[in-house]
Parts: sequence; structure tokens; C-alpha cells
Amino acid sequence: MAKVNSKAVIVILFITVLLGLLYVCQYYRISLSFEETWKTEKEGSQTIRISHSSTDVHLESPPGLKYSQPSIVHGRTDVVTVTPWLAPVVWEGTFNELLLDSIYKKKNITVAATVFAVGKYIMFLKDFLETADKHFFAGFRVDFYVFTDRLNEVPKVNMAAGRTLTVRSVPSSNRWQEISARRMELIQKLIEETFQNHVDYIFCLDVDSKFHGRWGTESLGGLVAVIHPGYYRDNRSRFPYERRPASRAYVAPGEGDFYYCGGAFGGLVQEVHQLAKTCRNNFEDDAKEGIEAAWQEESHLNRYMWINKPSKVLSPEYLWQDFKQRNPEVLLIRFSGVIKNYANIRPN
Ligand code: UD2
Repeated sequence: MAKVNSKAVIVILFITVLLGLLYVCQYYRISLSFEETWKTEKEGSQTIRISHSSTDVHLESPPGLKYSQPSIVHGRTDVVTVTPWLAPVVWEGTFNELLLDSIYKKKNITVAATVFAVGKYIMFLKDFLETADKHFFAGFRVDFYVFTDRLNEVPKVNMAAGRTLTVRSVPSSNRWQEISARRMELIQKLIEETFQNHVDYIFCLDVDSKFHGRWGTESLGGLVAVIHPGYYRDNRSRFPYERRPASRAYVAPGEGDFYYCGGAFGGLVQEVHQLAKTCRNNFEDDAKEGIEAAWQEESHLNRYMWINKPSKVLSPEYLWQDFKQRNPEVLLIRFSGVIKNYANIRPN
């Protein structure tokens, strides 16, 4: 009898310890989804808290807000407004900006935007900033970060209240491919060293572009990609993905969803940090083996987005190209790349 009892006690103890372990694991799993510990080169280890749930998931509308009735049977029929993994594709006519702005005003969000203006690309910065101040998250707190090697040539632009401009020095380079590709590393470091708790979303944008229309809260999401205007009507066999299996940006024939722009992407700070870090590491590991992907960081970004599906996809309204005639399904061009003479502005 005493023997049976001691066996029962051992079994009960074992179950108790097991339940305790399960509880602890569950606790850590939940904590980890809200906190991420990043090692920064300078500061060692630090904990950055980003509340996913309150910023991106819970959408609370102010009581009493009047807006037009949404329909479940009428809407855009000329374009696809949802991906096969059920992420919205944002086109003009698919959202109510009054409603969205009211929801995000309550959240008191801060959006950061990065832009690189290295070498002669500084010439594009004035128009970029002036039009961004007018159209990019107008009425919201926006922190612009300009990376340049020409600190003295940064134009003076009067920003609206609540919007800041920070200029960071970066080395010059005699290879445009390197300037374009190093952006991922600098975005990763900016997030690690500067953002801490105060920025919710970040967008990374090409400087040789201008805003023409609203780019606002409708674009917010966990991981946000923009459909490239040059390929969105094409079969994926024609997408300029990296096609050499030796590269970490490789996308095999028959794979890939859309072709996304390297010139605009964003999302929650934590998501963009993961993207930038991964693309940077893959780019550098490729370089050690003497490989440079076909479209540098754009190729790595496309590989990343193929595996890590964006939770919101922005239509080509969000990055058009001025040399292209507007297609009928593009009702509004919000942001577009200016016409430029590569031979005159690139260092090589
Ligand atoms: C495409 C992408 C670009 C990038 C590139 C591949 C779009 C609209 N553009 O543009 O994002 O993925 O292919 O590498 O998706 N820059 C400088 N100084 C330079 C060169 C570049 O500051 O001398 C910066 C600048 O912010 C510029 C960006 O890098 O906007 C991209 O370079 P680009 O505009 O010359 O590349 P492009 O037009 O081929």
C-alpha cells in the first residue's frame, strides 16, 4: 500500500511539474509576441516593446461618426481588391478615409519615413519633402529621416506642425548598386538605435519621386508592399526576380505572387526591422560568394515577401512612374517616380 502511494505521489508530482513548465512556456510565448530583444552593435542588448494588438489589430471607431454606408455587394469590379491570402489590395474607391483617419487618430500613432539622397540624388529631395508634407499622412505625426552624404545641400523645408526632419550622414559611394542595397542595413540600424518605443509604423521610400495625392492611414498594416507599376499586368514568368539558384534572393519559375517595388515598402516597425535585417544578411552573404542579385535589395525584398506574405498590398497608385501613361484602372496616382537621366545622376 505504501509502495502504491509513493508511486502515485511521484506521478502527481511529475504532472504538476509538467503543467508548471507548460504554463511558463505559454507565458513566454505571449510575452515574446509583444517584446523583442534586439542586440545593437553599440548598446548591447535592449528590449523594445511594440504593442501589435493596440496599434494594428484593434480598430476602434469614435462614437457618433457619420459616414457613407458601406456596401457588401457594390464596389470596384475592374480590379482585384484582395490577395489569395486575404490581404487587402488598396485601390482608390475601396476605403473610407474619414473613417480610417478617425480610427488611427484615436491611436495617436507616429509614422517614420526614410529616404536616401546620396550624391546627385540630393536634387530630388526638395520636391520629395515638400510634396510629402502635403500628402503623406497629412494631419498625423511623421518623422522624416534623410540619409545623405551632402549635408550642406539639404533643402530647408517648412514642415507642418508635428512633423520632424532628421538628417543623417552616410558615406558616398561610386557604385549606385551599393547605395541602393545598403539602405536595408541603415534602416535596420535606424530602427535599433533610434526608434525605441516612440514610432509605430515606418515607410521606406525612393527619393526620386513626388507625391500627387493622398497616401495615408489606408496604407497601414503589419507588413506593407507596393505592386510595381511595370509588371502588374504580366505573367509571373516575366517578373525580373533573381533567377540564379545560387542567390539567396532566388525565386524559382512558377513561384512568386506579384512583383513588388524596392522603392516603397513599410509596415509596423517590428516587421520592417525583420525584413531589413533578413534582406541585409542575405545580400551580404551573397556578396561573400561573389553574387549580386539582379535588382539588388529589390530582389531580396521580393524573395522575402514571397515567403513572408504582406498583410496589406498597395496598388500601383502608390508608386507609379511618370514616363508611363496612366492605365484606366489607376484612378489616382498618389506617388510616382520622376523621369530621370540615369547617365547624369548615377555615380557609375
Ligand atoms: C528601382 C527601384 C529602387 C531600387 C532599384 C534597384 C522602384 C520605383 N525603384 O529603381 O527602389 O530597388 O530599382 O536597385 O521600385 N540612390 C541615391 N543615390 C544614388 C543612387 C540611388 O541616393 O546615386 C537612392 C535614392 O534614394 C534612389 C534609390 O536609391 O531613389 C534607388 O535608386 P534608383 O532610383 O536609381 O533605382 P531605380 O530607378 O533603378
